[in-house]
Order: sequence, then C-alpha cells, then structure tokens
Amino acid sequence: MPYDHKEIEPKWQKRWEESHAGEVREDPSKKGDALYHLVMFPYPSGEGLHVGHVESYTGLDIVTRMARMNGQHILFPMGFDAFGLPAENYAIKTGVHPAETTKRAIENFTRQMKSVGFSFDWSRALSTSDPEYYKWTQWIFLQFFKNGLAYKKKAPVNWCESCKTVLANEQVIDGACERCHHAVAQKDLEQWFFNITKYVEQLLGGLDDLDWPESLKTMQRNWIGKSEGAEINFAVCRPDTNIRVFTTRPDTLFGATYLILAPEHELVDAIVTDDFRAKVEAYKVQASKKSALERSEMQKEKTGVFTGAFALNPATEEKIPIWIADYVLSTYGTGAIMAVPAHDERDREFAEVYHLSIKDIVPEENEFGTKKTTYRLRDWLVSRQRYWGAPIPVVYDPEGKAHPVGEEHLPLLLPIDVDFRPEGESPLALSESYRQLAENLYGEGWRFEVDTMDTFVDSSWYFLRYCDPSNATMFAGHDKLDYWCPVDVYVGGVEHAVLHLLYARFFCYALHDLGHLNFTEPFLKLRNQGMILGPDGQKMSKSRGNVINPDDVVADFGADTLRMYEMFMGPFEDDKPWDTNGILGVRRFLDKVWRLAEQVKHQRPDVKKIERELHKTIKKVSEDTAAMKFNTAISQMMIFVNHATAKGIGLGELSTFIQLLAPYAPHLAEEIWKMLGQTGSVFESPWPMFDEALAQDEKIQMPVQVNGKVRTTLEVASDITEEEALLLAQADENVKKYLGLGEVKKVIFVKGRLLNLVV
Ligand code: ANZ
Repeated sequence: MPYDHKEIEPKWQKRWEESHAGEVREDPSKKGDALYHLVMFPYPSGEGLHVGHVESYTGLDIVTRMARMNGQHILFPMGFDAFGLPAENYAIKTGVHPAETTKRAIENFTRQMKSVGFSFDWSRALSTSDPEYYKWTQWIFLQFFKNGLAYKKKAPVNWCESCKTVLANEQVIDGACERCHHAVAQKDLEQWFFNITKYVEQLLGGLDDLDWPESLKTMQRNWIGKSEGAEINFAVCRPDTNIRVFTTRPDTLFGATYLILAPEHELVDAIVTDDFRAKVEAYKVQASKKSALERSEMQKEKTGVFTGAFALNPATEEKIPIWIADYVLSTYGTGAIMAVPAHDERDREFAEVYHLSIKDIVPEENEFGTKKTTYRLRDWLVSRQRYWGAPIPVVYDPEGKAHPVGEEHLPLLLPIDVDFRPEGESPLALSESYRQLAENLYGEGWRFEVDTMDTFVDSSWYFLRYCDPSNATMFAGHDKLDYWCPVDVYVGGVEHAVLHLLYARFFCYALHDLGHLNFTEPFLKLRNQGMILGPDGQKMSKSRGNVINPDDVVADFGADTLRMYEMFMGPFEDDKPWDTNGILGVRRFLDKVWRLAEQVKHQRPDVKKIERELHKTIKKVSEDTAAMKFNTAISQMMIFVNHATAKGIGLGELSTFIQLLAPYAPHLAEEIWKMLGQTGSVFESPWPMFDEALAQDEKIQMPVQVNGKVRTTLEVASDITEEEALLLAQADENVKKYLGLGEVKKVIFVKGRLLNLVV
C-alpha cells in the first residue's frame, strides 16, 4: 500500500506550527553553535511559488535540518520583497490597489511554502512594504543623507514623451515605450544617488576571502571594472581649453590621430564650430535614443560627426581633429578618448568609415599625462518615479532646498489617495494628503520628495531585520545582530550575482562605518541553485505553457516527493529539465521505505541485518548533505533501501535510516519515526554517528586462478563486480606472466569468492 501523503503531510505541518518548530531565540548558552542560514526572499508575485523557489529553499532546509540534529542553533528566516513594479502595473491595469494584491500574494506564498514543509522561523516573517519595515529603510536613507552617502544630481532617465512619464528599463522594449510604442528618449532629471563608489576598493578587496563561487566573484569584479591607465591633457586649438582623456595605453600616444568626445560631453557645445553645429546637434538627439548597452556593442557600425575643432597631440605636436561618437560613453573615464586606430580595433573601424589617418607606431613609454585608476561602477541611482515603493524621507523648503525628514516622523507613510497611473510625474505628487502632511509638519510651501526608493534598497538590509524583526526603536538591536550576523550560508539565484549582492555588501560597509554594525561582509558563504527548466528543456514561461506548479505536484505526489525529486534531478548548482518519470521514481522509493516500516514495526527482538551498509550510508549522506551534494546522498539512500528490501532490515537500523531521510522527506520521516515506536519528533533526535571501520567497504581475499591454478590472491571489496575483478587481475604481474600472450577465452567469476581465467 502506498502511504497517504494527503493525510500525513498536513498533519505534521500542523504539529510543527503548533510546536513553533522552526523558531529560535538568542540563547547565550548556545552562542557557540549559532548559525545564520538565509535564502533569498521572494517577490510575492501573483503567479505564486515557482519550482525554482522550491529548489532553493529545499536545499538549505535540508542542510539546516541536518545541522540542527547535529546540535547547531540556526536562524533560518523567510520574508517578502513586497514593493515593486509588477503589483503597480497590475494596479494600473485593473485598479486593484497594490497593497491588496500584495497581501493576497503573500498569503498564497505562505500557504504554499508551508505546504512544502520548510522549517523557517515564521515568527520573524517580514514584508518590505510593511510600514514597520520601511520605517527603517527610510531611517537608513536618512543616515546616508546626513553623512553624505545619499545625494541628488541630474541624471538621464528613460522618458516617454507621449505618456509623459519615466520608464523603468524593463518597460523599454527595443527602444520604445512598452505601453504606447512611442520612441523612448533619455532625459535629464534630478535623481537621488547612493555613493557606492566610495567603497569601490573595499568591495573589490572584500571579495577575496569570501567562500563564493569563483565565477560569481568574477562577475562582481567585472561589474566594478577597475582599470588602470593615465589621464592625458590635449590642448584645444580654439577656444582656449583642454580635453582630458582616459587611456589604458598611454604608450600609444604617438599614434593618436584624432580625439572623440561622448555626444553628452560638457565641452561639445563650447568647441563645435558654427559650420558643424547643426550636424552635431542632430547627432546628439540620435544618440540620446540609444541605451548605453546598444552604444557599446562591438559589432555595431561606428557612427560619429566632426565638430570642426582641432586639438594638439602633446607627443607629436600635430593638429588632430575632434569628433563626437556614441561609442564613447559619457559615464566612463572622462567621457573623452584619444583614438589610436593602429592599436585599437574600435578606433580603426571608425577611422576606416570616416577616412581618418591611421598612424602605425611602436608603443613606447612617455611622460605625458598622470596615472589614473577608473572604475566602471557608478553611484547607485535609487530614486524611482513610482508609487509602490518606500517614500524617500526628504522634505523641500519653499526655496527648494532638501532637508531630511525628522526621524520622529518616520515611517513617512505611503499615501493612499493617489492615482498610480503614470501621468508625467511621480504618483505621490498628486496626493493631496501628502501635500497637506508636509505643510502641517513643516509649514506652508514645504513639499515632500515625491519619488520612492528602488526596491533593491529594501532588499539590501532585510537579513539584518530578521535578527530582530519587531524592534521599534532600532532597525535591529546590537546584541541580536552580534548574536546571528554575518550570514553563514546564503542560497539564491545567480541572477543576483551582481546588483543585489553588491548593494547589500555596500550597505554593510556603510552601516559599519556609521557605527551600526561590527562586521562588513554580510554573506560569508554563498551558493547558487541551478535553473529548473521545463520538461521541454526550455526556460519555464507562461507563454510556452511549460510551467510546473508546485501545488499540483504536492497534491498528486506529496511535498516529500517534490522535495526529494528536485534534489535528485542533478547537481544543485546545475540547470536541469523537469522530468515527470523522475517524480514517479522518487515516489516509488518513498513507498518502498513505507513498506519497510510496515514490515519491521512489530519486530521483536530487534536485530542487525545490514550494519555495514547502514554505516556506509550514514557517512555518505552526512558528508554529501553538508557539501550540498544532495543528488548523490539520495542515490546512496536508494541503494540502501534496495539492500534492505532484498536482505531485510532491523527496526533499529530502519530508525537510523529514517533519521537520515528526515531532512529530505520530513513528513514521512516523522510518521515512520512514530510508527517505529520512537518518542518525540525525529528532529529532536541526534544525527546518527557512523563507525569509520564499518563504513569502509568490506574487504575479502580473492584467489585468482589461471587455467584452474591459483596464481595470486587479491584484497578486494566484497561486492566487487566481474569487470572490476578482471581489470585488477590482468594488471597483476604474476597473473600477466601466466596469461602470456594468450587470449582469455573464458572468465569464471564467483561473486565474493574467486576469479578463474581460462586461456
Ligand atoms: C587609447 C588606446 C589605445 C586605448 C589602445 C585602448 C587601446 P578599459 O580597459 O575598459 O578601461 N575608453 C576610455 N574612455 C572611454 C569611454 N568613455 N567610452 C568608450 N571607450 C573609452 O578601456 C579603456 C580604454 O577604452 C581606453 O584606452 C580608451 O581607449 C577607451 F591601443 O586609449 B584607450
């Protein structure tokens, strides 16, 4: 009889909930065993939980459950990254307030996660859209503002002239507005920034000691993009000014035959001659329609226009023309380059298109210019002209000067009387109550900032809040932070390799400098789960119709099967396609375990039947689980269950096996644990120990005969296969001698006894 997951699973989930199973408190006596395990919290989308979420959470749930049985005291929390554009877009379409959709989505996610049996500390669940949470997001903003880490300046944004609104990058499709298909242009608006570049060297250096995948560290290093070179001054012939360029190859200065400025460079207007002004203006408009990515694409044909102006090459003292071209970015280096077409591929392409001089030179050291290090990393633009985010706690006086909102006024609540349909400015600008509140608190003519914060701000510090989620006087108490932080193991998707992880690291460096944290690096060890693809091997998507809903799998096969199947699909960090037959196989395995339990539950007296196999299994499951090699741990459990089915198993032995199975299939394990007469929850029992001697493969002396005469004796594993024995025998010097050049005509292999070769 298969077991009834529909009865067993909800029953244990209810008990865990009633006994507050995943909850932990700071206990000084357990400080030495305290660990912090974290999974990236989800955006509560209306689509519900994805099998990819299940993969990530199951992996760390298994490690956590095993470590707890090993006596570790572990914080393993869950929450919701609840602000963001999808809820707002849905509201624009349907009129349902984002707070309402978000609440429903969180309830659904919570139900789904509970139905899969994750051992989170639900008492610490938080949502970033909750005023109790964003009060502290705003508070941190204020600390940054007061300490020069948050500032305002003009920056280009995606602007749709037809909708009169700013668009997020995701809303720009092929250069056009997602809603009205009007061409999107770049427009300069006042924006808030965080000064992340202040920490650029620390963010680079800090990576070295982290236990993160090397590929991910490389992605962060490339994103930061440190580059060493020189800045060289070029005198402009007329008007009297200088153009500074950044180059990584000052040794090629003698080959610099023209200069190029980014179209947005501040000197363009000053140097352009009247004859060329119209062309230059037209080119600037054209460039403003392209994204930085499009502009720096290598394969794109280079375009540009001459400004009519010339500069002097300081090394050759030759007059060289000054052009503008959009492959030079205003945001990198100095926004101006010296073009060396003989040595730089892009410069050569450009020179060929516009018939500019290409001068072949032998690179040589020169003392023009000064050493300079540049970084690709820019300061973080955090303001959004959106509704569903944390309001920026800044108030402007009647002269327009920005002031921090008083901390006593936090949380600065997101007003409800808004029309969140984008109509040219931030939705908060249209809130009457928001306008009134500013005047009531600060006086006539005072206005709150109407932009909200990028949701990456919310997720940059959520792991700190988990340590002390209901603290009303601080984002988290020092004692609590000291107890749990930093995070020992962090698991999540590789799509967060750069932004989220970099921003969270920046927050910790900054909060550390402001005296609020006593550590800098938040995530000591990090692992990425691979992507679960649809049964067709493609990325799961609604439009392809290849999405697997975890609810269906839980209903049809049970949560334990879902968990184990996802861990069995392949190495945790690999991408792998869904396979319905694989689920059936895992379910059959669990049914076999159930049958073993039915067989031995009344076994008296207890016996030992497969002691060696058991110790081997304890060793393998313990080591592989700790190393997050879940698929091979499961294979070993399957091998063990086959042995047990064939040879029989003692009640004590099965109980031990159930302890190993428990982190993987917690519901079934609890049920069987009880059925076998064990007391308490299986998760309160200590993780099994193994005997190293027993865990070794059993060795036997195997005689090897050639034509019926013993020629050698080999020490081999008792379960050695015929192929392995043959290979070992043929490698033996003595056997080789007697085999001579003769061909082995026949092999007689008696498993665990002898090998006879007939020539
Ligand atoms: C002359 C030269 C000669 C260069 C040569 C390269 C090779 P990385 O390594 O990425 O830092 N550059 C500088 N500022 C730029 C900008 N704002 N937009 C586009 N390109 C820019 O690249 C630095 C090199 O990229 C610089 O060195 C400059 O070209 C170009 F044989 O100067 B080089």
